[in-house]
Amino acid sequence: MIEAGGGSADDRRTPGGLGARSGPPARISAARLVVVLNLALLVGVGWGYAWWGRRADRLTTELAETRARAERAEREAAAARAGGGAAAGEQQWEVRGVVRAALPELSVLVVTHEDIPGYMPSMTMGFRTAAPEIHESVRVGDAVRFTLRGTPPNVVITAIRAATP
Ligand SMILES: [Cu+2]
Repeated sequence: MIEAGGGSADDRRTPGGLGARSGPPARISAARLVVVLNLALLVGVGWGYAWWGRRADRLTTELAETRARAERAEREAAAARAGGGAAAGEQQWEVRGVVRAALPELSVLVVTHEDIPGYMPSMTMGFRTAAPEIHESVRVGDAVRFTLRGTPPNVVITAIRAATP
């Protein structure tokens, strides 16, 4: 009975508070909008963070690879510097050939050379020269014998002289 009475009292109050009731739904939807916006923001920030994280990871990987490459190149350069006299794997050949062109400004001598045992067959190619004097002692067309030294493919002509016919 009391419950029924309370119920009817509520029913009676409801129509009266209709004007007041139109307020709360608006406030709820505003609150819901704030929640949705916050969620969207959160998702956006989360996605952005994930994207940034992936990008950062990739950059870190690339940086590590670049650093590894640089270190390897540095090690090789150090090994080459250390091996000025006799690096591991350094070889020397006495080669016969004919001078085809001289490019002293590039420290290159183009020669047609005979077989270089264990390195390469006969061909015409450019070799780097170890010193400028090497260019002074020969002319284009000269039949020569030259000393080739280095670790393939880093070889240079270290000496050259006219071939005795
Ligand atoms: Cu060759």
